[in-house]
Amino acid sequence: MIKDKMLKAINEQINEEYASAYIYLSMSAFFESVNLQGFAQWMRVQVREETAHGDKFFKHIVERGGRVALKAIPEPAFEWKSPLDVFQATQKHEQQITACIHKLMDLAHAEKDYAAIGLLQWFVDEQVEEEAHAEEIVQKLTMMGDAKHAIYMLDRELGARGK
Ligand code: OFO
Repeated sequence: MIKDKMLKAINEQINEEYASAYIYLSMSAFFESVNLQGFAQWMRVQVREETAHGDKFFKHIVERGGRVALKAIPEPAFEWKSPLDVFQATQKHEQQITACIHKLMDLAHAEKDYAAIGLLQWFVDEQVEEEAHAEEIVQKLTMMGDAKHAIYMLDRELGARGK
C-alpha cells in the first residue's frame, strides 16, 4: 500500500504530466496555424508521450491500492514568437519536469519507498532523453536563424516522428 506523502506527491506529478500534454497540444495548434505541419506532428507525438507518462503514474497508484485524485489543468500559452521560441520554452519546461522528478526521487528515498524508486528511475532516464531532444532542436533552430529553406527542411524531418 502506498503511503500518504508519496501518494500526494505522485498525484501532483500526474497533474504535471497532463498539463505538459496540454502545453504541447497548444504548441501543436500554433504550428498548424503557421503552416509548419511537421513541427505540429512532432508536438502531437509529444502529447501522446506526456499522456503515457501520466498513465504510468496513474497505474502505479492504482496497483498500490491508492486513489488517483485529478486536479485542474492550467490554461497553456497560446502565442510564441517563432519555432525557436517554442523549443526554448519546451526545453525550459522539460528542465522543470526533471527537477520535479528528482524531487520525487528524493522523497521516495526518504520514505524508503522502493517501488516508487523503481518507477522513478525510469522517469530519470526518460528526462535525459526529453531534455536532449529539445536541446538538439534548439541548437538546430539557432543555427538556422531566419533561413526559411532550412526551417522547411527541418519541418519535413520532424514530421517523420511517430510515423
Ligand atoms: Fe516531457 O516528460 Fe513527462 O512531463
